[in-house]
Amino acid sequence: MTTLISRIRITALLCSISFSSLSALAGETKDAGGGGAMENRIEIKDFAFNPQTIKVKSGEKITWVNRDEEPHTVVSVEKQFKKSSALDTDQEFTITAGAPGNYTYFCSVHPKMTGTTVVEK
Ligand SMILES: [Cu+2]
Repeated sequence: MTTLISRIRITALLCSISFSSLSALAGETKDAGGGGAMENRIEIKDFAFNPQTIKVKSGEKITWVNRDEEPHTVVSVEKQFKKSSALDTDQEFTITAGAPGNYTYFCSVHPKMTGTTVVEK
């Protein structure tokens, strides 16, 4: 009887130890993510999108930031996402990648500026 009780106690103790180390691990994993979801950044500089082609997963965010002194826009050729307003210097524009496919886009102020986001499942 005593043995049984002490066994139960030991089991309970072990359980609580492994439980707390599990949650510690989970906490670490969360922290390692560091400030959130995958960020896909495209810089607009010298009248070009950089990188010109970017691969992302559906559901991820894509952010454009204008590093030029000129205003630029981000407009989907096939209207696959809402177009940006004219971005001033250091202004950002973010979309969430939707359905898989190639999203070609351009700058409506300088239509020769083009880029592609390849959205994968
Ligand atoms: Cu432009």
